[in-house]
Amino acid sequence: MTHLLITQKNTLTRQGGNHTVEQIITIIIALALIAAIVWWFFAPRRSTNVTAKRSNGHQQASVTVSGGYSPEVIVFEQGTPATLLFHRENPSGCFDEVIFPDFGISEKLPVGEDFAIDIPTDTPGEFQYSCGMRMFFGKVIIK
Ligand SMILES: [Cu+2]
Repeated sequence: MTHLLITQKNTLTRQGGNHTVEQIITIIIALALIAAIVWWFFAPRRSTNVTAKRSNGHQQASVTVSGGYSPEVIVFEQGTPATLLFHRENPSGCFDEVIFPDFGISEKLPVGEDFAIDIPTDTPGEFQYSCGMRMFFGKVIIK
């Protein structure tokens, strides 16, 4: 009888021990997930600055539309006629439209094709553009 009780007690202790390890692992995983989420939202984004290619008094750059706009930032030279080519890969309705509030431009982007938008380069500055719902952003710098 005494022997049985001791055995049971040992079993219980061992189970309790395992449980604690599981809890610790769960907490570690939860903390790692929270850290990943915080990093995803607040880590400074390395924005890729790409200068438009110039030839024959014209400049042009391409932006791929997939999970956002890539590259995020395009640099144009002031005063040279400029074209931004949007290549939309993502069929999500989110990217149906691209809007440049500063230029009064609002265009529908076709999926799987290049769509050219002429960018006015007379005024230097930083001009943000976005999807129609203002969820994803890109930027044009004219200097
Ligand atoms: Cu959107």
